[in-house]
Amino acid sequence: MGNTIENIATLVAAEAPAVREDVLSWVTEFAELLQPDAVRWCDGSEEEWQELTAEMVAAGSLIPLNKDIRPNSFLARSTPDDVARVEDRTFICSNEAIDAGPTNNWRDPQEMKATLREKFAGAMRGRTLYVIPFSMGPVGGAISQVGLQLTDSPYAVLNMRIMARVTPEVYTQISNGADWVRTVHSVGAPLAEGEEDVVWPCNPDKYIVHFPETLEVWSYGSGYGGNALLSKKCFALRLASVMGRRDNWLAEHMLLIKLTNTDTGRVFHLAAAFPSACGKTNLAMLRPTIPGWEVETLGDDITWLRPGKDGRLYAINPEAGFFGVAPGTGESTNPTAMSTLWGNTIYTNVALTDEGDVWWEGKTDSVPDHLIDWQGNDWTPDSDRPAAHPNSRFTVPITQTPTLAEEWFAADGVPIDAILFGGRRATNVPLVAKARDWQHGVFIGATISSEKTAAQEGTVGELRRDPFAMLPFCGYNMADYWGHWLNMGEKLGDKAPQLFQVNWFRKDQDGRFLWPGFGENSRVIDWILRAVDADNNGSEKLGEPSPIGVLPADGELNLDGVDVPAEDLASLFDVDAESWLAECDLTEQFFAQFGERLPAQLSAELEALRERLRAA
Ligand code: GTP
Ligand code: SPV
Ligand code: MN
Repeated sequence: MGNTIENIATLVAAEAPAVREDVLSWVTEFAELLQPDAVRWCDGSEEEWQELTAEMVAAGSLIPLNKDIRPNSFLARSTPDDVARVEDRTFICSNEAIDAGPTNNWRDPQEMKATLREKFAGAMRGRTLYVIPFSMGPVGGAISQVGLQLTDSPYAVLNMRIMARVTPEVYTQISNGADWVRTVHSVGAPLAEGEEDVVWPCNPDKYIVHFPETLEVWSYGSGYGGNALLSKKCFALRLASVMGRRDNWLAEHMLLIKLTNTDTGRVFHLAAAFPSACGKTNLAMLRPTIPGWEVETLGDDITWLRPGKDGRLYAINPEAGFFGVAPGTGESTNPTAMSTLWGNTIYTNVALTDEGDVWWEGKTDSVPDHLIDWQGNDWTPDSDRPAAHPNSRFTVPITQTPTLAEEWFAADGVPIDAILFGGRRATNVPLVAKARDWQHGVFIGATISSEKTAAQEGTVGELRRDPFAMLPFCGYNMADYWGHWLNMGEKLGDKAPQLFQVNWFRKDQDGRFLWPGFGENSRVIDWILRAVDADNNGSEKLGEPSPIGVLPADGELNLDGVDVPAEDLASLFDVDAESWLAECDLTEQFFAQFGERLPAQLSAELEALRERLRAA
């Protein structure tokens, strides 16, 4: 069709709701660059969902699932080259390279914008430009933020409607003076006149670009997950971490849960930072195996934390849905997730059963005789490839979680009692340790890492560093981020939550897990919360000191009804000074790359740890 510039301005304005002038001019400016055939201002309504899913089904981009088994649910299949976040194509374009730091890909913002303007020029020809207004957290909440996403992907529109609160109320917030984050997304696949569309449009050349100083995201070439749902990692972690540092709050890769002691009625809230594939979704939906605790879900991936009026740290889950890994999710490992998925779900890259249901490795113990795999090919148990892609996902509204805490709706969040740092560590790191104080806890967070196993490339036992589980998600210099955490501790003072280290993944010499994990992790949470409670109400403190932190004293961990042999228990808490000292050398090397930006407190913590280990 080929719209002229004048046409496009008219196209943008034609259906526009009442928006502030800067919103209209921003949308117009990008529409003129991207040159879509049509513009649709989304409102997040049910009708919009029905219309877009129907259009995508007609185009073959969504497969409707059997209504009797999975009502209002759909399967999408991506191309094999667009199945995950692309970290090597993710850029932080601060004005100065040093402000992105050594762990991010930096590019000059002006040069990057010039490059991307060329990519964006005409990129939406033959397509519709959707304008998505969304709130992260309850609209108008004390910790909430709003943003707009432009996209040419109806798949992104549908997923955003699940993952964020998509509503035109956002425009009212903006008109009332709220800051707003500007995000632009194109799959980078313009259609020539008469050209037929493909099922999953994308471009081999991908750019996931953040401009932290102007709070913009420009994303090009991918339609998948965190690359395309810009509310998630791009906004809620990378940009929000920058906003948090500016305005005294924290944006973290953490799950969030509420725990009620059923004996005392006391309520606690806990957040936990674990790297990807280290069990956040599992802990977010924990089913305790011990009596005495009720666990309710608030979030499984991202938590925003801000000091409240009473001086305590308050938290929200800014998201409205789960974008969870499907493989490994089953009745035996996560029954809560399974019942959450009863309907209204978009599945991406899972397998399709002959009945029109979905399947993935680990969903059921028995494997179906025949499936259509994630690439659309026939599959049987004899096939030598997985039926679902290992990073296949479900997108589902959080409100469908049977264990959802009512505080998920609370405008101003919940007060945090404890923050956990975890990773996948076969050695060294104990099942649980309490940080000596906030500064020591920040050191623990900064040194989170996971060990490579024999199944992976590289040297066995080699540490993959993932500080605060934020390595791919911190929008600024990681050393400054640690400094911000240290400052936050000083501001919170004695109202700060307690910090802990946990590790569900310690193994014996034969590679067997020493700890049963999953629901049994409630025993560790129980100790953590009793330790917190004892600190708060001044009763006798739990635990005993070790060089690496406070460990549960003999008999403090509730092991009633679980079979953990005494030698395993000893191994779970063994602190081997020699291997810890070797790890300290690696930490020193890791810290060195941050040069003079490294907070002096962290080098001091490293030296103090070495001294305690040498004295042990
Ligand atoms: P992202 O969504 O990518 O951020 O991952 P996540 O942190 O939410 O990880 P998820 O909950 O999907 O779990 C990843 C893997 O850890 C799965 O294979 C689980 O079976 C496994 N896992 C979770 N909890 C435990 C545990 O307590 N012990 C053991 N051994 N494995 C666990
Ligand atoms: C992760 O990789 O940690 C995710 C998936 O949660 S994505 O949203 O694609 O980043
Ligand atoms: Mn994640």
